[in-house]
Amino acid sequence: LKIIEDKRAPNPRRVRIFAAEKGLEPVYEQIDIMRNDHNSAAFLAMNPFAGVPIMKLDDDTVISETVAICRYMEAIQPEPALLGRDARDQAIVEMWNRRMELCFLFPVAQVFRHSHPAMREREVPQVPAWAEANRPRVAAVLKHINDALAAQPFIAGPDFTIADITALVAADFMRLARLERPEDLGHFARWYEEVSARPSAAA
Ligand SMILES: N[C@@H](CCC(=O)N[C@@H](CS)C(=O)NCC(=O)O)C(=O)O
Repeated sequence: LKIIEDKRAPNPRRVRIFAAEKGLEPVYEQIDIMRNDHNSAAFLAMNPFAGVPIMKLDDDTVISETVAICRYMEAIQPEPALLGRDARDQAIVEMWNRRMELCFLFPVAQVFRHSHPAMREREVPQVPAWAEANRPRVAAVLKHINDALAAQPFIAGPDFTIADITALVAADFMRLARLERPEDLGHFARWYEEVSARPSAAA
């Protein structure tokens, strides 16, 4: 397996953590999205949607989209299951991962892209008001996550899953977006410490 990525970006980190949890060792090739490598003709030929990461199979099939790449890895290496085992658990994991993507990672990314000086030339137009609009969404989802973690060890229930990976990456991305975590979220803090201590978090 070959993964083409930019190691600094959050979606590539999701795939690296997922692969590390599975014990998979893809070959990683770096591009520089701040240098616009992902809009080169060669990259666009592989992924016209211009996002990293992408995965290249031995037969040259290219798969983009983080969750699609993770699904492939789950299929070739089912253990440990990170997408749920039976129909019920798979649906619950999917529900939580979608929540973590759409209600956590996405608004954090919008705050970063629309407020950080480093993104001024990449995010055109940069709309500071859109960054501001997303700040309370992050605060709201953190509260929801904290409430869920009061009753279960991990985001989607008793087991570590892709939903924890998405949430961990979003939580760390908050620092770059200059978003502070409210201090009264004790369950979130407990969970964050645990998942950050897993070896895969350093992948
Ligand atoms: N939906 C895609 C999103 C991919 C994406 O947006 N990747 C970011 C890095 S985290 C990127 O390539 N950004 C390029 C840019 O900023 O123009 C996925 O799940 O993989």
